[in-house]
Amino acid sequence: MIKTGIPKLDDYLGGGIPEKKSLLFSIAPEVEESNLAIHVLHHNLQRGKRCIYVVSQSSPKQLAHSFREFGWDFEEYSDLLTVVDGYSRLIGAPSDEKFVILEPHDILSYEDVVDELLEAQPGPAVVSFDSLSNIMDLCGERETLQGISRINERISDKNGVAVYNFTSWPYKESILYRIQRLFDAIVEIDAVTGETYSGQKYHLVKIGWNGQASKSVLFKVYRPGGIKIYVPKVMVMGPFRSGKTSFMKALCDRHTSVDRMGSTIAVEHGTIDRPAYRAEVFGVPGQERFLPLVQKMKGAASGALLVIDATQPEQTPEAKKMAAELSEQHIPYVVAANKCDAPGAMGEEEIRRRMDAPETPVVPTAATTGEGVFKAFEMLVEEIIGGKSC
Ligand SMILES: Nc1nc2c(ncn2[C@@H]2O[C@H](COP(=O)(O)OP(=O)(O)OP(=O)(O)O)[C@@H](O)[C@H]2O)c(=O)[nH]1
Ligand SMILES: [Mg+2]
Repeated sequence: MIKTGIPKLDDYLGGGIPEKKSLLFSIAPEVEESNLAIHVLHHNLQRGKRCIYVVSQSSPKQLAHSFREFGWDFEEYSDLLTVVDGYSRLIGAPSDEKFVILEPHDILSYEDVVDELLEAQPGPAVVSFDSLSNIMDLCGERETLQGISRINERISDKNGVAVYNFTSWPYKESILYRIQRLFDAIVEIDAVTGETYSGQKYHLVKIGWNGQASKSVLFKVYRPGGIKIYVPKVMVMGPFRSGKTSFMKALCDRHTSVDRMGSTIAVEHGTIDRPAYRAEVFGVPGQERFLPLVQKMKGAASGALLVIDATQPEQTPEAKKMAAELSEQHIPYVVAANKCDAPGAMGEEEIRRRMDAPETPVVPTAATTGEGVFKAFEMLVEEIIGGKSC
């Protein structure tokens, strides 16, 4: 099994890409970050896998440059990585690479080089192509797909894995049909523009092995940093003094709050910036006089963390009302049963019973120590992805 290293994607693929299989990233032309294969490449180099990377849309030097932009070392992997240069001949430039596509307009030329490499080196390899669509334009659509079918077979014979970037220009139906059949898994990438953010979305449309198709995840590409799941607006809400500000402090990597005499009197903002996630978090004050503000903030919320004080059973009717409103507005939420470290804190089951919400995810948290806080956030992301897209 080969991991893609793209957050959550491996889970949905049932662990990753099994050996002998191929995966296509089918990328809408308007998507800005159209190289997903480079992230799979880097992830596997980091894990000591032998990788073959065929460039046809930019030079091998550009690959090294992209690595550096992401904050990744390029030279470190020179023993594991073979770059096949399918670019220099196109622009009539000399190449420093050992493996060069001499006839970029002939798919057989790509087959020969990949074959030679697969034969020469022992063990399975991760073979990726930076642009299948470019090769189709150069070599002809049908010819390329026939050639790629043979290449996939050879990679499979050697127990390797094949990964392709493909820009989904409006090709003829018959070509799209062939593509649909040719690859074991297909992940579509689309551009997404919200009112206050822009990003892109991956969507699993085909998995030829056990996995969960039809999941959609909003993500962004950061330099440095790479791919992160992006959640544009997480609300942290809950009754008065339930621990919202403490929760945000524990959850966020950056956080600002406005407190007067220990109580929050304005919207707090924080950012989660972890290797796999980036999220904007907004905390709303608990005092009842701020209710209109809460209503306003809920517009366009991706999801909410409902922080309740687990030592205060008398607050559950209020929390229940907040939960009902979130449900009405189709905003996914998770209940953080906060202050779980304090004596007399209610357990998950009791909270579900009191809130009359048997299905609601409840996570015990202790905001002052950070316990359970990130778990509650991760569960919220699951709820968001499971419902629509985040
Ligand atoms: N034992 C314990 N105390 C907590 C925990 N979280 C918060 N507190 C305490 O509860 C009190 C209120 O915490 P805040 O984080 O200010 O609560 P809040 O919900 O932001 O309050 P408002 O914004 O005024 O509604 C503080 O004294 C915190 O130290 C927790 O997990 N365990
Ligand atoms: Mg507060």
